[in-house]
Amino acid sequence: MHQNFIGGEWVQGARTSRNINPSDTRDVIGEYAQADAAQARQAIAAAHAAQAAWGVSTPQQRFDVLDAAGSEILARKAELGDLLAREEGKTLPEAIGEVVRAGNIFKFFAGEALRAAGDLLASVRPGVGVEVTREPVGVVGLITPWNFPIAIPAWKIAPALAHGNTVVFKPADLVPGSAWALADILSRSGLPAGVFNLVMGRGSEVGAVLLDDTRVNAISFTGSVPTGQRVAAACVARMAKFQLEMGGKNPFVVLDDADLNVAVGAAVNSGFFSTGQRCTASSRVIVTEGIHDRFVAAMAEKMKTLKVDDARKAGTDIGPVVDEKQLAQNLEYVGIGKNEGARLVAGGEAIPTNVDGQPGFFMAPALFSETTPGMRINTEEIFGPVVSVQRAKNYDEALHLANDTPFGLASGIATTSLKHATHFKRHAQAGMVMVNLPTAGVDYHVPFGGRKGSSYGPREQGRYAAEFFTTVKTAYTQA
Ligand code: UN1
Repeated sequence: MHQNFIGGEWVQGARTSRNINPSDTRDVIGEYAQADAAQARQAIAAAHAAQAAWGVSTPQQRFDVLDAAGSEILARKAELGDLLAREEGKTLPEAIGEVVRAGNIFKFFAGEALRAAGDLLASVRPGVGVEVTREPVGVVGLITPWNFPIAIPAWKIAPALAHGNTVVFKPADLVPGSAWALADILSRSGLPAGVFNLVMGRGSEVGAVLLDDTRVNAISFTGSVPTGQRVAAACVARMAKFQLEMGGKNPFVVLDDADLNVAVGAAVNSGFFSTGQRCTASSRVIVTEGIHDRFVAAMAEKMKTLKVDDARKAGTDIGPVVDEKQLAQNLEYVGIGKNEGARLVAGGEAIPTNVDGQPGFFMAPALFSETTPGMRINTEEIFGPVVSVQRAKNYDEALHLANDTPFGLASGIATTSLKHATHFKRHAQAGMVMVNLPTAGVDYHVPFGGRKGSSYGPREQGRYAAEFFTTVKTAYTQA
């Protein structure tokens, strides 16, 4: 039994939930505690009580904790990666890569704790000095999705602690294993009791308490648009600080002058790897006339070589969809695309068992061509391995189509033209722009986030994380 971690103690939940392997639904990974509202409030009380002391802890204390956690994560990357692949369904190399990313994030923020600095200015008044410093926000509630079970928790928890906040962490229901493993590591990292708390449980109970309890000063959320809107409404109602990372309908533009291999490689990676379950995935590929047919044919060829199988098996390119509900939604969108008149070039069907007869949520990645901008498969986030190709007359039309979306997380282009690459970097309406690279798979030390309907609030990761996890103070002193 995997328990919740509150006030420095492991505690039973009100209920338990079962963690299932999507590559083999007969495989039960474990039983995990589920908190109720009362237990969520206990975690908030513990974080609240621990905040004053942790808020004035030394940079060295914070460095030691974060560095120790980062070292343990990196040392156990094979084992933690295996657990992640088993519960979430991304392939083992992807899962190990994610664990390494999480370890590196802890190392980065260990350094950030030491580098915390402010500004010293002369006042406009004689004899007066001005100091600008950053202080912790207080108690932060962190609500994370299932698709990056360790990296997203890491990129919220590490900066929160580095900047002196205390944490109540609510991971996604579908992936408690990685969250619990991370909590176990943090429980042994030298943190004072109550600074970090894990409350596994339902969004409707634990999440709701985090949103409404006035002792929680800030919420950082990654997940769906409708839930993000609920987070925003609840936080505005009580003037809590919030940061949202939500959906995407990221475009990838392929121009006539692109290197075809680079374009296909990037489109396959960002469309289908991690089973398309990344908010940075590109689900709309916008291709100019001169290369369109060659590109679609090359994508279809490449897709024939992709092995859909158990996430932990050597040679698997694409693991299962995370659960039955998500699989049903993906298949529904394939049907919607066909009904809308798009041409299904490849894939799109469920694969009930893998070659070894394991029952799992497998699906052949789907490619649509001859799609138009208004189709639902081009406007709604599917969050699965479904990619649609749109034709564009030229670069200008491609850029227009790329930007013609309520989302704005990532935007990519394949081109060998310096002129178009430069123009695209400047005019893509997105928080992140990739040239000749997949839109998904980002560095851990630079800002992450989007604009328009994809994100709200300050950027995550890197030095920019301080914007959310601190509050600025301006102090005046008359000498
Ligand atoms: C990546 O593409 O490397 O939920 C990261 C997501 C994003 C993270 C993507 N917040 O998919």
